[in-house]
Amino acid sequence: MLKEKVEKALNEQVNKELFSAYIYQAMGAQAAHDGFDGIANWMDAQAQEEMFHARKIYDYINEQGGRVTLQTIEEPPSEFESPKAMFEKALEHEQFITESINDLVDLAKEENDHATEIFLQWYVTEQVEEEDNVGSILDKLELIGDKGRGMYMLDKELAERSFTSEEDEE
Ligand code: OFO
Repeated sequence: MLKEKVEKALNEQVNKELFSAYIYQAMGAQAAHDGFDGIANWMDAQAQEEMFHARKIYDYINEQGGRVTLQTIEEPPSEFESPKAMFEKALEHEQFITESINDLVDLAKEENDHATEIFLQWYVTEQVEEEDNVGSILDKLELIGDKGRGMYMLDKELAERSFTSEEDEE
């Protein structure tokens, strides 16, 4: 049984995760248009991963006898100056999501909702990985610049990524 406050906050998190999918898909769309097929692939996989994050909370709300209420998804930005600007925005977004998860954990604690607190631990760990994944691509972009041969090689590397929910479960 979920308390109303917790149910509301979890529903808001579903919306934020869906917005995450939307923002990465918008980045993927621009990357595909600009000829960065590897970045487009990475963003597609990331968008799928975000849908999985949203779904996991959706299922949890249902399991706890709560009510999922879907809300309007904000329009994502659609113009990014460069691949580097794109990943900077991605890192900023992940930091925002980390804060949101931390606030949710605080709320679950305040409300003595142990089950939700435990459920959210997965997201706490996941956010460390999310920030690290984006941060390490950004480090490479700082190193090579986002043009020329280095960028070509990085784009090739990013073409290798695929998403499976099993991997994300680990
Ligand atoms: Fe759902 O972790 Fe990224 O946003």
